[in-house]
Amino acid sequence: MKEKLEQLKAEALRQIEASDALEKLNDVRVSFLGKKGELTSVLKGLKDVAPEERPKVGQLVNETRAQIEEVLEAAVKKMEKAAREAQLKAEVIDVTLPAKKNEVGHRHPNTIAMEEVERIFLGMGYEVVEGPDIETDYYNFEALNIPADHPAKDEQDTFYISGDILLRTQTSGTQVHEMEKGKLPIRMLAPGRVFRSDEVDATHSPSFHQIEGLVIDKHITFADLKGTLAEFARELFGEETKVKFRPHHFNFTEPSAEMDVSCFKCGGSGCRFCKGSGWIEILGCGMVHPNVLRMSKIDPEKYSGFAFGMGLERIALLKYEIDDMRLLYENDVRFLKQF
Ligand code: 2NL
Repeated sequence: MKEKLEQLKAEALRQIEASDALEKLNDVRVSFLGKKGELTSVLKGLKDVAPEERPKVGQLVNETRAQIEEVLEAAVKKMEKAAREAQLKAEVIDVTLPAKKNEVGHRHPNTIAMEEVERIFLGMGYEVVEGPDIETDYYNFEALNIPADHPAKDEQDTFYISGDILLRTQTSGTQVHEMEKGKLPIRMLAPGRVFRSDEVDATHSPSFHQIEGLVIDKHITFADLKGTLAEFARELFGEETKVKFRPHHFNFTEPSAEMDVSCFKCGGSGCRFCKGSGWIEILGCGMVHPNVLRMSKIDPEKYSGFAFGMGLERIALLKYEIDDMRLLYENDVRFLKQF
């Protein structure tokens, strides 16, 4: 038995010596020390040894195992060290090479404009609420006092999915959902993507973005609307900005108006930018129609409110003096880089 062990050890050491790769050393470990290895099978043969001899032979096996392990471990360490040194020699870092250019992206002009509008109204205590792009006829039209025969509902203008399910043409549905929750007062902003069946040109796209706002509380008047939107205009276009309200018609508000801001290019004297008028139209607004409140279970005798809506692309085009909306969607980096 002793001779057998000596032989095994000599053979193991010979194989370790001959190994020129870590994998080969591992093969040696498996074939001599592994579960099905040579030393293990010697241990299994221990039952054929005379009982009084067994402790001695067992110890011998363990000693042999320890000796092989030691030599093996030293060989592994030596080989790893050599590999590391070879790698360090090969990997020369040339600190004089030009650095890789880091292409940092940034926000799209639409996103910048959206966040700017949100920031202003958040500062006035508004909450930003997002709703679904797909709505039913009720939330997009009926709950907003838009009658069944209204031209906006024509398939020429609205994308219908099936039956009364459609792609929202305005974000008002989000506000209707909020009113239905019955938690008052409401001070909210509803930004998001809207869809209209339009041909693409410099000022139209079948998918664009809108921001609507809604305030409902006791004693809300047109004075609140004017004060709020005038402050919004000053924050967005500068302290000197004046506002002007022109009567308008929307089904969901009464009275309704469109708001113009004094041209931030010429200050109101008239230039190419405002087409000589000194004013630029930026949003539509009005006092929420009593029918709209009633349909969402809000008592118009107790509560009143104002609402407004603006096209985000229009704000972005104005703010950055872009003359074609298509530039916003082409994602040409030469264009996007400029903001
Ligand atoms: C525009 C005009 C407007 C509203 C949107 C609204 C929403 C509810 C109730 C009443 Cl839930 N009104 N929204 C009101 C007036 C104008 O948008 O020109 N948008 C681009």
